[in-house]
Amino acid sequence: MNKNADYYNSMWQVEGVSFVQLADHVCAIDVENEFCYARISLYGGNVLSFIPNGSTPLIYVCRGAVLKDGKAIRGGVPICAPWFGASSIPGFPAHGAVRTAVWEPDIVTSTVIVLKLNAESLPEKFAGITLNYKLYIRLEKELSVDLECSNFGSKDVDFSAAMHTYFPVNDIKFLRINGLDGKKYFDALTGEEKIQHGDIIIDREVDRIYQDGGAQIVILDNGKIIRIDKRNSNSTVVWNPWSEKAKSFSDYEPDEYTDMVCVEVANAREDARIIPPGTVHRFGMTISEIRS
Ligand code: TA6
Repeated sequence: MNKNADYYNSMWQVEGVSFVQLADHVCAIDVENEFCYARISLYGGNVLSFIPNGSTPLIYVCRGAVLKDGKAIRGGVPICAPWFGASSIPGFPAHGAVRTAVWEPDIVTSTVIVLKLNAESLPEKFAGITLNYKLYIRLEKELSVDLECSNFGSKDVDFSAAMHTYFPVNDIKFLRINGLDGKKYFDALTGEEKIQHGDIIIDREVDRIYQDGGAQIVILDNGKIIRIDKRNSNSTVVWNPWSEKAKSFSDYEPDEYTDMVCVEVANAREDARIIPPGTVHRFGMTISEIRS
């Protein structure tokens, strides 16, 4: 049976929760509860929207984003796993296999959504990666997202990942990303290792992977303050394509680089992990708006 919105609405009757069909391949869960509104796409397991009641969106989807099967939705919280960045295996896509896979609802309540994705439902070419996945999403005043990867195989699995979160930006001239002062980072634009001095400002293309020891990150955006607390993540990716690189994306409007920034809770580079047979690896984040 085609597991579409009608199917899921017949399966799950939860107050404040409804399934909506955004495209043939994209069914999403809309949640409206006492704390927030959220939309979660089963395609990619992607939190496309999170708005605390009485506030403004904490998550951004690009105006140019397209809903095309096989292409990650540009925005929300794309789950880049079980590898971050380019793969060393020919034919394997950047940023892993699961951000273009269809996840299934495992638990649905008005404040907690758990999605599951088993290796057997991924394309055959990924069959050697013996991981099953669960995504725990808590929707209250804060947004919590935790990815759990279970190695059901008999060999270690090399693992790297990022929750590639897109945040809206009110005024990029005043944007400050705090919490990484003094931390080492890999500058993907130059291939150099550098040290961060002070807050991060975005006034050019930025593509950096910080080794941060689990630091708390705070995004200061012209009066709006978003805090990111991390769990079992000692690296953070900060990315903005800026004007030139923005033109290279078909699913990104040329002028929207001033409206967003990606701050990504990760297990990347030196923070990559090994998941031994029969074990579970879990990392995650909580995003909260600090209201003055
Ligand atoms: O997370 C930063 C990054 O790896 C950049 O290098 C850039 O490629 C960005 O991700 C977007 O990647 P995507 O595959 O979503 O176009």
